[in-house]
Amino acid sequence: MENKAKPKKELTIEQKINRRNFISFGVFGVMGAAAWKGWSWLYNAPKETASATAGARLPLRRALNKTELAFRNFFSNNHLVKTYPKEMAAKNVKVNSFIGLKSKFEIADWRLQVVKQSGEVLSFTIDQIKALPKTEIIYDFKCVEGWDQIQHWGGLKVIDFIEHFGLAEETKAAYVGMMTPDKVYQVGLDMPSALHPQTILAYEMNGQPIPINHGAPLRLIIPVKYGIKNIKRIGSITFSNTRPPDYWARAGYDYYSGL
Ligand SMILES: Nc1nc2c(c(=O)[nH]1)N[C@H]1C(S)=C(S)[C@@H](COP(=O)(O)O)O[C@H]1N2
Ligand SMILES: [Mo]
Repeated sequence: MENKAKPKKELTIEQKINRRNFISFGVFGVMGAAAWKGWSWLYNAPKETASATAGARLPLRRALNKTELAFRNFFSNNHLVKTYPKEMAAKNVKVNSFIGLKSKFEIADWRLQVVKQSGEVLSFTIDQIKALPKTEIIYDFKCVEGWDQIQHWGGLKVIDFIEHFGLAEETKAAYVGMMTPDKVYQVGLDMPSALHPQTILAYEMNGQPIPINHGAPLRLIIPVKYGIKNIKRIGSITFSNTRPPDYWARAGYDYYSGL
């Protein structure tokens, strides 16, 4: 059979170049228009007003939040902080600061208040907390001021506390807030870090009840975070989808203060 199709006419070099230029300029033109549209959309988007990132266009802030989330989940849940043998734990544990520890306080009157999202308030004694299985951890405690020390803490895992006392529903919230009884020192924690298997409600230091200056009768030990998040003398725990008040974040420190 005879092929009737005309042989395709070869383009000259010059024609090829022109054709390619035409295509490239076309593509750049389209991309440019898209970029312009995107930019003007962003430019006209409302600004964020909240604290540290004030002024960032909201779509950008949302992108930041998304990365933060992926990052947080990865580091908080898949990563266990390095632990050490007991002999390596410091005998003279450094005492750092006392914000929220200066008000009049009787250990005997202390109760842990847990505020559910429904508004219901539960109250726990230290004995109720000590009655549950104890977890111990020896790790390198790090303060943002630049010091670190291998320390030995014992207590109840936050995740165990939550499961045992039927608070699983509360973990659907994005944040956990903790405050001293006088409400002066506060920390806000992302839920994955709060539930991390090494995060504990500590009542022992070096195998003894925690001394008053280290946060008796109950403090937080959260090894995935810097010292500032390890609140001493916990008075209350709350759950929320908005960031709970945080003493040092308000002063400009990173809200997550993760390691
Ligand atoms: N209530 C309360 N908790 C607190 C603080 C504080 O001033 N008040 N300081 C934090 C900081 S900055 C650090 S480094 C650790 C220090 O704990 P320590 O005194 O047991 O070494 O506690 C954290 N928890
Ligand atoms: Mo600190």
